[in-house]
Amino acid sequence: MSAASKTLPVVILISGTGSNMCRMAELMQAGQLPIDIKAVISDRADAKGLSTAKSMGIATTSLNPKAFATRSEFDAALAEKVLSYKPELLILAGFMRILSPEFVAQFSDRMINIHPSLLPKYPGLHTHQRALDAGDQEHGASVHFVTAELDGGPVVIQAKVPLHSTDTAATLAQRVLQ
Ligand code: NHR
Repeated sequence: MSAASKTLPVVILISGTGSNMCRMAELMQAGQLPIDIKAVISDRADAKGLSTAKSMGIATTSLNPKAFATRSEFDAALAEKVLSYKPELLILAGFMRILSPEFVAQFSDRMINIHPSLLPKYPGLHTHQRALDAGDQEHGASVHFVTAELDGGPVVIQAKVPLHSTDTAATLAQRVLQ
């Protein structure tokens, strides 16, 4: 990035492959997305996305929930870790642990989630199977602000894809991810 362009410091939380994180990192490194990924943090030490981020030169950390007696202790440690990187935006990109209201309050209006459904349809898990079971004509992804209400915060932007009669949850998931 040139000295004249301003980038937004972000931290990204993941639990798995981190495919959306990886895409954001690629765009950032190509100078096509004005963010500065300060760290990628996972609640799973074995998350594939951690090694991907590391190989791209991005700082990584993991925090094991089992090392904490309670959810609120884990969340406090996670908040402290995130804040140490001074992000202006916290991005949940396939982060699978529900965050406490106390955690959410510390990042209100600066935390977003990438969710694989056309919210308000299908908050929570197994969204692709639920869209298939409902016989929906279309499905998609939403970016929304994170509030204490699970997948219930204000939607920022959505992308739609068609459903095909031959779709399985896996083929549909792949189309939504694109
Ligand atoms: N936390 C809050 N407070 N609000 C939201 O909107 C959140 C959140 C944490 C994660 C991501 C969400 C998704 O887009 C997300 C949004 C996990 C679960 C879940 O049930 C539900 C929704 C999302 C992420 N998690 C189980 C839990 O007990 C564990 C599930 C598992 O590990 O398989 O944390 O998908």
